[in-house]
Amino acid sequence: MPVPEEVLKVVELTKKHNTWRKKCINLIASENVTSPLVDLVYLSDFMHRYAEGMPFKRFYQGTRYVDEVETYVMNLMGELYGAKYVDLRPISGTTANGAVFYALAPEGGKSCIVKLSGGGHVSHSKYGIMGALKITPHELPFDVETMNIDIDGAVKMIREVKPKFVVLGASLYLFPHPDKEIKEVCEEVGAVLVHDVAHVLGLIAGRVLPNPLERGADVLTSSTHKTFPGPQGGVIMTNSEKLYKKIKKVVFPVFVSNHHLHRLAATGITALEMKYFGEEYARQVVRNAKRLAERLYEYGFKVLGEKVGFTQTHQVAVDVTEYGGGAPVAETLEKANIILNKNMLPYDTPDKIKNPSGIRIGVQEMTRIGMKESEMDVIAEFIKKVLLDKKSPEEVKKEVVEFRKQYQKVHYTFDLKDLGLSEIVYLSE
Ligand code: DSN
Repeated sequence: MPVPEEVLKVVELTKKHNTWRKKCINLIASENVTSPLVDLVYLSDFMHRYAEGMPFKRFYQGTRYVDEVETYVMNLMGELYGAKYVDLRPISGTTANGAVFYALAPEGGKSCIVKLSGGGHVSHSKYGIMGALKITPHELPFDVETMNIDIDGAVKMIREVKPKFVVLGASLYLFPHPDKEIKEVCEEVGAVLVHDVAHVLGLIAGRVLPNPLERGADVLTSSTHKTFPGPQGGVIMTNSEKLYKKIKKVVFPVFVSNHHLHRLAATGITALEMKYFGEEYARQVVRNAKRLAERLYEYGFKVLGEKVGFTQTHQVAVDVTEYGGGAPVAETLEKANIILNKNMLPYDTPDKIKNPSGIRIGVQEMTRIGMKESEMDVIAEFIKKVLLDKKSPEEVKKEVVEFRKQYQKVHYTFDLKDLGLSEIVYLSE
C-alpha cells in the first residue's frame, strides 16, 4: 500500500517541530530537554504496559521489572531529597497537587495559596483542581519589591483564615518561599504546609536553594521536567507516614490509573544526573539567570527584583508594558526564534490575563546545552535588537539560528559511549 498523505503529514509535522526547536533559543521556564540516555530508557516496552497500584501489590501481571524499577527510583529520589516517602505515580505536577489537596481536604474547606498574579499555579486556584475539589483558596499577600510572599501579611491571614493547608510554590518563582516562618503559623492553626517545588526541583537537588522538607514543609509536590530535566511527570514527597498513608490511597484510584511506566526509569536516570552533575548544573543555571537579568537591566529593561539581585532561580521576570505588553512581545520574539512566555506580574489585575505586563524567561534549558554567562550576553543582545533597536525579527532570527548551531549537545549527563550505547535519532527535516 502506498503511504497515505495523512501519515506523511504527521511525520512531517514532527520533523518540522524537532528541527525548529533546535534552531531556537528556548526560554520557557517550565521546560527542559532530556539527555540522550534518558531518551534511550524512556523509549522502551514499559510504555506499553499497565501497573496500577503500588510496587509488588499490583492489579496486573507482568510487572516484575516495573516493580523493581519503581522501587529503585523511589529510593533514588528519596535519597536526593531526604524524603522517606516518594510517590512517582502522579503523571504531572497538577495530578500530584490534586491528590495531595484531596487527601488533605476531602470534604472541601479552606486553603491559603500564592496569588495567581504573584506566580501561583492554576492548579492551586479556584479555576483549577483546587476549585473543582470545593476547596476555597485565599491568596496570601505578595511583596513586589522582594518578589516573595509578604511574611507578616501571610502570617496574619493564616491566623484569620485557619486553613486546612497552605500551599507555597509558584510558576513565577524568583526567590525561595519562606517555609520556616509559614510553618510556625501552620502549627499554631493546625494547617499542613505543602510546597509545590515544580519549578525549582533541580535547583534543590543542586543545593542552590534550600530543601523545603528541611525547613518545615510537610509535603512536596512537583513535576519532573523543569529545572529537574526529566521526562514529563509528577512526584509527591514527604517524611510524614500519617500524611502519606492518606495521600497514597488518593493517588490511585482517584487521580491515576496507570502511571505511564516509561517515565520511571527515565526519571531515575535524571535523578542520577542530578546526583552526580546537579550542583555544577544548578550553580550555572543561577549564574546565567542573574547575568541575563543584569544585562537586560543595563539595556534599560524593567527587570523585577532590582533591589534584591533580580533572581535566585532559573527565572527572570521583565515588565514589558512599554513595548505593548507580554503578548505582543512574546509573539514578536518568537518570530526571531526566541521562545518565552507572556506572564502576569504581581500587580496585574485579572483583566490583564490575555496581555499581561510581563514576560517570564527561564535559562535552565539553554544552560543544559552548554550556555554560560557570555552566551547570556548574546541572548540579551538579541532581545535588545528586537525590542529596543526595532530590528526586523526575521533578520535577528538568522543570527539566532547561526548562534544556536554551536549548542546542540546536552551537558551534565553520562556519556553514551561509556555505556556502549548510541543515541536515538529524532525525526528531523
Ligand atoms: N504552567 C506551567 C508553567 O509554565 O509554569 C506549569 O505547569
